[in-house]
Amino acid sequence: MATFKALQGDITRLPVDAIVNAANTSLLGGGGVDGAIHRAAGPELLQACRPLNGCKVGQAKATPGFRLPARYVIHTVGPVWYGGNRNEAELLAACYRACIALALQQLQGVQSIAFPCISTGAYGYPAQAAAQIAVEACREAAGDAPLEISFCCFSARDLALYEALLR
Ligand code: AR6
Repeated sequence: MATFKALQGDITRLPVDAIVNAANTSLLGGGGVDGAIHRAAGPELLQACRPLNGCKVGQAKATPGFRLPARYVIHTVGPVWYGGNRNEAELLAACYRACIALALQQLQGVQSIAFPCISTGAYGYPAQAAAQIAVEACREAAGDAPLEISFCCFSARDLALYEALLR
């Protein structure tokens, strides 16, 4: 059975098996949660990302977590919000599904995973719609797998959205 929880905090501090990074297609770092993860993981993370040759929107690639408490970082690239008519919802759902599939099928012994609110910062995706997609896509992708899924919210406002959806 997959279990779900919402929490507020810094994803780089979470002692879970894998954390998800809201990266860009270069996978070579950036601001927001991406910058925080690279700072906390140390320069080895950038070295591990270089040979991955980037990542497409809606897909995911994994690296070790290096100096993070998490063993793995799953890098995904959310869609930029252009108003909703450029397949943003499907691409955002694809990110969550790809991360869970990768965790379950390609990484050893991942029983817990934490997501940030992908695309809702610099990429401008409306928070409520994004939270709904996140919960739905994760429920569908995790199915009966024994996976603990955390939605790590930076703001109290995001936390309230997820708490309402998970209630
Ligand atoms: N822990 C958890 N959540 C965080 C943290 C943190 N330490 N820091 C920020 N957030 P964003 P995006 C939240 O902009 O919209 C980067 O430059 C933040 O409050 O990080 O997918 C990449 O390189 C927001 O709720 O990601 C890309 O270029 C959420 O994380 C671009 O930004 C996502 O905000 C990706 O934009």
